[in-house]
Amino acid sequence: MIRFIASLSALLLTTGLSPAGPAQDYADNCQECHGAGRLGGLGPALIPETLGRMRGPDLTSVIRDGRKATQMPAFAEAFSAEQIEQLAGFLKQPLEEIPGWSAEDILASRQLNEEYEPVDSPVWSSDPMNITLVVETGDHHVSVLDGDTFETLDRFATPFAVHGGPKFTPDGRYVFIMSRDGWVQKYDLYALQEVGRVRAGLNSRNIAISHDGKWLAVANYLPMSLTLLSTEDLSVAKVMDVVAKDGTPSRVSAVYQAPTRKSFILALKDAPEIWEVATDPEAEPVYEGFVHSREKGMVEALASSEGLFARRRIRIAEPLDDFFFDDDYRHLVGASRDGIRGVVVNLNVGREIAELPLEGMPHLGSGISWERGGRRVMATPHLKEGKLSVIDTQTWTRIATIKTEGPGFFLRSHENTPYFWADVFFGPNKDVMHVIDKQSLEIVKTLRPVKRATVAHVEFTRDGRYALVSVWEDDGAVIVYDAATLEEVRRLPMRKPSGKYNVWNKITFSEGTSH
Ligand code: DHE
Repeated sequence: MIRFIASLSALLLTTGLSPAGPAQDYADNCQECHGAGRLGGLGPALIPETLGRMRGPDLTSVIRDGRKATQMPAFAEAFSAEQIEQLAGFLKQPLEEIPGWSAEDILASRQLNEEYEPVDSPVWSSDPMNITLVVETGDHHVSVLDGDTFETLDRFATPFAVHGGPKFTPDGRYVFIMSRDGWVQKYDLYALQEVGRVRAGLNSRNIAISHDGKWLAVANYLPMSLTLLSTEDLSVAKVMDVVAKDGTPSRVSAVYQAPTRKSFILALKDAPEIWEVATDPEAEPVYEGFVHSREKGMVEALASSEGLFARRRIRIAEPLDDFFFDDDYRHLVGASRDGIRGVVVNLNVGREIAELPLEGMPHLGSGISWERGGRRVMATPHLKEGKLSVIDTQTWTRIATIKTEGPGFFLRSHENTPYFWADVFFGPNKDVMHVIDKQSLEIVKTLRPVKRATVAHVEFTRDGRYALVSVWEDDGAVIVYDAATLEEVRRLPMRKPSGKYNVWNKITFSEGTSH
């Protein structure tokens, strides 16, 4: 028997396969950084939910060659090509058991920065309302820019793979940043120091901050929950298991702040419901329905909640996600699963009121709105078609379709500019940025600053005078344009810059930003 195993090992070695198998290879070489359960540690989680999002080099080449500017080493010498293939295959397998991640686990993960020293006022002299953050996904950092001089005040490391917009406290002093592995980082912009971080979920989507800046909601896929954190000290206020009325558990696609409603709005991935969670301690009671109790001889509420974090369910025909909200947060438009329709939901009465034909997978979360000819209109890009749809938000009808040079991801504008900017994120023209007149809806200029580079996502300075555009490449840049003349004025080298976020535009809900 022993001889058989030895000869099997020898045979496997000559074929390049690992005698121990990929699980053992993982345990011997990877788990120290990526965790025993593949859920991450020093390195990111290695599960299909996060690997599916991997951009750039594929998994086998990352294992073989390592990752530049990170601690991921190359395994080309330790493993044969077949072993690497096997290991990559192993990492793409779903976990046999989805682990829990309780409030206790979350709290135990909290790391408060012992060196953090709060300050009374900023340690710099820039305009605190014109600070702009650049998320650099190339080496997982954020640059803190002075929005007037474009000088870098600080550049700090973030958790691996930040996604979605960082969220600022209403006074613009602190910012919260989330990674796809569920880490939430708190950073003090006045002190230019990290305050701490906590793992709020195992695989998360985005975060939202409450109208009063007290609570941070984290939308999770794994586990299927909404984590509510105190912004003060990153402690857990509540973990809400997300289960539909019929008992179906659901992932949370995203959570949004609805400031005028004093609530969070949740998009549920797997259930035909939208949830509204109150962030107002005075919130009215919400009842789930009533039954007549024979025993008590009276009508009883099935379930009810009131006050802070009271939850209201809005039932819809099918799951919707990727929400756009109108200005007073009375309506949202969500994308249907088939990617050909937008559905308008009136949040006050809690029902669907209109449907919009929006074939080509609208990306409503990137939608922006403005005033045109006395009417409020909104525009959305489409992820699968080279066009933008412009919609009248009173009649909920499409009034125009603007043809672009390919499907885009982000739209941006500002109150003080006559234009909106639309990238072309996918396809051969990914190096293009269209600048479009908000009134005529004509493309006034098509910029192509770096041939064949992905050029995407725009943020404006506080006054709308300059537009900052990402050259979304490893050796990339943020290009500063004069928003009126459309001429380039500065080029700031950056490592794969993705989103950019101006404090003022974000905390005032500028009409040109996605909220
Ligand atoms: Fe995002 C925002 C969902 C893929 C970069 N993205 C958001 C938000 C949602 C979302 C719900 C709003 C969150 C917020 O800011 O609070 N994104 C999704 C998806 O469902 C999708 C299509 C697939 C997925 O698996 O997540 C997706 N997103 C991507 C990317 O591939 C991008 C381009 C690169 C990356 O980092 O993964 C990307 N998403 C961004 C950015 C924002 C964002 C930069 C913030 C935009 C802003 O200006 O606020």
